[in-house]
Amino acid sequence: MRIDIVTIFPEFFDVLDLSLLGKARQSGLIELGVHNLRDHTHDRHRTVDDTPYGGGAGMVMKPEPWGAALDAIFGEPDSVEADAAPGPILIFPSPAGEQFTQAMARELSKQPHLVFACGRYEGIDQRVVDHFQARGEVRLVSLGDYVLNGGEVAVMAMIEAVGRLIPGVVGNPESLVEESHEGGLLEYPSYTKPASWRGLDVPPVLLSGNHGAISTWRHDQQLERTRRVRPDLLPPAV
Ligand code: 6GU
Repeated sequence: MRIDIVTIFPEFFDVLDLSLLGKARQSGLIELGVHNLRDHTHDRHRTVDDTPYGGGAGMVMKPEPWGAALDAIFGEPDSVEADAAPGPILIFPSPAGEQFTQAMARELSKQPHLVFACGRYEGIDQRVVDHFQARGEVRLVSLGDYVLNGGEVAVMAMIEAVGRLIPGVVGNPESLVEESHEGGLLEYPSYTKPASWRGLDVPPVLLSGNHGAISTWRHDQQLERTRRVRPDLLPPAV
């Protein structure tokens, strides 16, 4: 998969050199391009924002640098041939977007090319979204119901959630199937040695060697946890 990110803080994404995603980049499973929006400005101050039309607090990101930065990734407008393969999916992280979920991560993990456009301030001029919507698939995506200062941290989370679902990125694919949000329930609690620690014992069933009993116990734990903290995830009672 190819991933491009446009941001005024390219250094934010230096951490993508680390850990599993860093390895995936080294092995070529993920190809990452991080682009500085300010490289697409032409004034001395490398201005990317301006006051909002209609008034109000804060600043809005100007359309021209965004148009130039995204054209550099997508190609110039009207240069796309009629029978060209579908282009990249363009994602605008935004608290006004649809909610990012494990299902969306899975869907995005099958794409050949994702482009993330990280806005700051009060957002990006809406015409940037409208223009690129006319040229291909565009999605506004939110992590959840709270406000971050910009899209960078949200994009980092999305890339980690998507990247680990690309075949080969996580060494043991079985470790993906029993996680929270994969089977519709939260995951069960895990324990390792020692069997007793600070007066707390590992649940005896896990030491029993009875795989049927262990499976049942884990599923009960999943149900109990989900009922307690995320009842919204349970199917409606019949
Ligand atoms: Cl994607 N962006 C911002 N700025 N705030 C958020 C968010 C995204 N998701 C939740 N809060």
